[in-house]
Amino acid sequence: PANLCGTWDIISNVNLEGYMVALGISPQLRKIALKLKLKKVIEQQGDEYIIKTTSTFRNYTVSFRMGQEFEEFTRGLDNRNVKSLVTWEGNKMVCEQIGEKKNRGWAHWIEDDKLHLDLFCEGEVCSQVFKKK
Ligand code: RET
Repeated sequence: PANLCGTWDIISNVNLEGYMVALGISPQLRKIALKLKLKKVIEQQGDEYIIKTTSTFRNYTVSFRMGQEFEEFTRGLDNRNVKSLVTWEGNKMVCEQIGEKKNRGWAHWIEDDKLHLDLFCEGEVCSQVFKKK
């Protein structure tokens, strides 16, 4: 599988608003989130992955093992409990987040040396692209 590890800076962000509305995030928090320059730090320690989404306002960290379902609490985002499962689908690292919201998850992959991230929720898709630091 592809190596996604490294520190990445956001260069484009399409429909974060639609994704946040689908998650039921308040207008006040959405307004702040839209202004943030997000960073991703992806690390691998043995068979554990750690993905940090950082900003000047708030950080979000998730860690998991491939193919092992885990409990995720989306602290500071929409504050929901989901059952998450991350697997490789070809060169894409794909996460399914089972919970109250249908069709929820994300996919990370590399294309032209850029990190792509699609975030899904209830038919909304947010597409983010990051360049390596
Ligand atoms: C922040 C700030 C508060 C509001 C929103 C945020 C968005 C976080 C996102 C995180 C995605 C994380 C993923 C991790 C994968 O391992 C920055 C917490 C909306 C979209 C996909």
